[in-house]
Amino acid sequence: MKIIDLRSDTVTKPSPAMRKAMASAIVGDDVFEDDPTVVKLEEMTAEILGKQKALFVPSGTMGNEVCIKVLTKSGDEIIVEEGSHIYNNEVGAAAALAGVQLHLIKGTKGVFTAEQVEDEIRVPDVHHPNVTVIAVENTHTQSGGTVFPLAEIKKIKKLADKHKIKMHLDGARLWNACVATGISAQEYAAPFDCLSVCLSKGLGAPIGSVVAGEEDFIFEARRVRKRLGGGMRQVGIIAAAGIYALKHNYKRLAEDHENAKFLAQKLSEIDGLEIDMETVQTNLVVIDIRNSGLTVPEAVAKLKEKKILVVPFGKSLIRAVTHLDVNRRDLERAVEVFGKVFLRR
Ligand code: TLP
Repeated sequence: MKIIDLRSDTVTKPSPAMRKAMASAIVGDDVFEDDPTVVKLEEMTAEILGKQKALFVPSGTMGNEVCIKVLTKSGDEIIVEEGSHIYNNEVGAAAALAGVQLHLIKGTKGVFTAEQVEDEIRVPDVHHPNVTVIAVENTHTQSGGTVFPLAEIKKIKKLADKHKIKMHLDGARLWNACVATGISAQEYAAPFDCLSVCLSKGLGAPIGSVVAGEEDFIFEARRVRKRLGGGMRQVGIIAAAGIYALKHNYKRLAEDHENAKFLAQKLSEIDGLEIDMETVQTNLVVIDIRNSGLTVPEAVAKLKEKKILVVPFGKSLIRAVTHLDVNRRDLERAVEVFGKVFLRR
C-alpha cells in the first residue's frame, strides 16, 4: 500500500515533466554568472516579485540568513515573531552567522501589529543594540500556515520607515498566501527591502529558494552566498525545475488548500482530535491530540505503522501538510487511518 506522506510539502518528488525540463536545461558556471537557466529563473522570479534583481540559493534557510547578513552588522537586533522559523528552526544561524540578537514579539497566529512593534522599538541609548530589521513570515509555519494581512504589513512598513528600520520577508510559502488571498506576490513583496521565497515546498521543485531585492542588495547577497559556500556551478539543472514549478505548479496550490480544509474538517470530527479551523487557511493542518490518550511519539508511530506519515509539531501537536503528491483519495484513506488510530479504547 502506498505511503501517504503528509510530513511537509518539501517531500514532493519531481514529476517526469519536471525531470525532462531539468535534463534538457542549458547550463554554465553560475559562479561566473554564466548559467542561462539560472539567469532566467532569477529574472523570472524578480519580475514576479516586483524587485530589480534576484539570486538563486540552495534553501529557504540560506535565503533568510543571506538577507539577515546583508542587512545587519554584528551586535544589531532584529525583531521577529516568537514562533518564527528564523527563531526556532534555523539552528541559531542569525546569531551564529550574522552575530545578531533576536527581539521576540508574540503574535496571534503568527500575526503581530504595528502597535506591538512600536512598543518594542528601543529609544536610542548608548546601552541599546541598533534595531535594524523587522522580519515577517508569510505564511506562518508554526501557526499552521496562516496568512499575514497585507494591511497590517503596510502599517508596520510605515513605522519601519519612520525609524529607518529595514523589512525582511520570510516568504518560504508566500505563494500559498497569494493563492489564498488573491493578492499578487508583487503587492505582498513591495513593503520589503528583501525577501526569500521557496521553490521546494508547495511548488514541488526538488531544491532551491530565491532571494530578491534591489540591485545593490543582490550584489552583496551574492558575495554572502559565496562566503557561506552557496556558490553553485552548473546549477541550471536545478533552476530548470524551479522555472517549471513556477509555470506549472503555482495556481494548483488552491487544490492543496481545498484538500487541507477537507482533511482538517474530517479529522476534527474524530473524538480526541482538535483543530483550530481558523488557522487552516492554506496547506498546513496542525492537530492537537492532548485529549486523545496518545502521546505525540505514540501517535506518530501508530500512524506510521499504517503508512501515514506526519511530524511532531509541539508537546501535544502533530502536523499534516497537503501537497501535489497527495490527492483527495489519499486523504480519505488518511482520515480512515486516523479514525482507527485514535479510536477511543
Ligand atoms: N520549513 C520546514 C521545516 O523546517 C519546519 C517545513 O517543513 O515547514 N521559512 C519557513 C517559514 C519555513 O517553513 C521553512 C521550512 C524555511 C524557511 C526553510 O526552508 P529550507 O528547509 O529550504 O531551509
